[in-house]
Amino acid sequence: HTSPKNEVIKMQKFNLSGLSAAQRTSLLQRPIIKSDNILAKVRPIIDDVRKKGDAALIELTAKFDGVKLESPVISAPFPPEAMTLDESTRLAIDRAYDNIYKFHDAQYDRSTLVVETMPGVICSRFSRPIERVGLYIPGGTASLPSTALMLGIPAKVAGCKQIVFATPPRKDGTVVPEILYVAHKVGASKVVLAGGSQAVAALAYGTESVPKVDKICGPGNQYVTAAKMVTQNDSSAMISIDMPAGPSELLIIADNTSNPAYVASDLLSQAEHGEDSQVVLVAVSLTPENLAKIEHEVHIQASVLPRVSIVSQSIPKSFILQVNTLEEAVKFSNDYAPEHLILHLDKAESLLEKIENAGSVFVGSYSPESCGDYASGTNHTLPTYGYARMYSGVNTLTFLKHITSQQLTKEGLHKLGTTVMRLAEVEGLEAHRNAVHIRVKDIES
Ligand code: HSO
Ligand code: ZN
Repeated sequence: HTSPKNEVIKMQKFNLSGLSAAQRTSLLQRPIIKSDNILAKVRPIIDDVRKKGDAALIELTAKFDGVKLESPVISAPFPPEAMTLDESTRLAIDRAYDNIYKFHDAQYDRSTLVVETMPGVICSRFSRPIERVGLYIPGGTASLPSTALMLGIPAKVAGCKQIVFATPPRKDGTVVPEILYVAHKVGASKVVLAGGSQAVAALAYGTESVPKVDKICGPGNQYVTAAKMVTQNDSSAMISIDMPAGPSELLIIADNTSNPAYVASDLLSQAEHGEDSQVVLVAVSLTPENLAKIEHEVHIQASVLPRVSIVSQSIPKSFILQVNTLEEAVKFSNDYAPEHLILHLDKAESLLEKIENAGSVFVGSYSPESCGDYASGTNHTLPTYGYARMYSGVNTLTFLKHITSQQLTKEGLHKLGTTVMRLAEVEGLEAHRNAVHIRVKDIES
């Protein structure tokens, strides 16, 4: 394997001290996603699935995935022969499953929160699972059974009653056996064999064989993301989504103590996801020799990767930013709000308290992103494109909602009554005032 044009595979380089404010800002921005009027393409597909159901789904899967299916859905119990795996694969999935399950189960606080805000005024909060969820597992250049784990496990832990997977079929019309095995493990009731906006539409509106769901989660290409946005805004679909999604990304903070080969390996692990993947290296007062070592490693390791043609596109679009201090590095990272942040530093853990925006953090040189991608226990469905500023990654709460309740005793109502009546008066809502007054009168007499 060599890079297509036998060119050196290298990242762009900037020095923070030489940048204007505008240049710094432009480095923080993600490449604009060319939407190519994506909505105009997605809307007719959604309408089609909505109107013609399974027939449209079968037709669109034939058109986009090149497979003519008898039925667009497989229902549980799934045929064992369709999810038979070799032993090492099964053991690896089982180990990943256990770690992810443990971490997500610990996130679920099943207790009811009870607070007596005033004597006789008792407020509480408890959680309930979202009943029906649709989990999208992308096909594309790599099939990702790990995404099935990352979405299916928290849904199972939360107690969702109906878990429906959707994933594009393989050329022979079957589902990737690893994905089916995970669907089985998390207790999914159905797997929809479709991808793109047609899969999202089927989950949002339901078809003869696809159950309509309440929430759709999972990463996907621009068509999937656009369809999630469109259906989320359609009150007749009545669904919510996990988060807006963009290309995967990574920011590494490294210094002269970092191992250049490790740093390069992490940059490449993210860069191989797609030509649009963004990787950023923020180098803290790195010597020219150490910087050269990292660049050399990036090229050498990239050249022998099976996906060299992808990394030779994504790496040159990515950049190294040289800074003088750790504070500058952390400030840039917080402003960038990366999906993944790796701290390739001694005493990395002491830096965690300064991290304000990131999807998931990898602490120290023995914590490659790959471990979080697959099996440490954390989730890999994370906010991209700077949305780590206000979104969390998928977690157990993604599949729960909270219900609050209050109970007032006679004394509680008597005490709180004047407050509520006065505020109702201020708002000019006499019926509100009356609902309290009618009771308080009785209590006082
Ligand atoms: N890094 C990807 C997740 C993934 N990696 C799946 C390998 N398989 C986005 O977080
Ligand atoms: Zn990955």
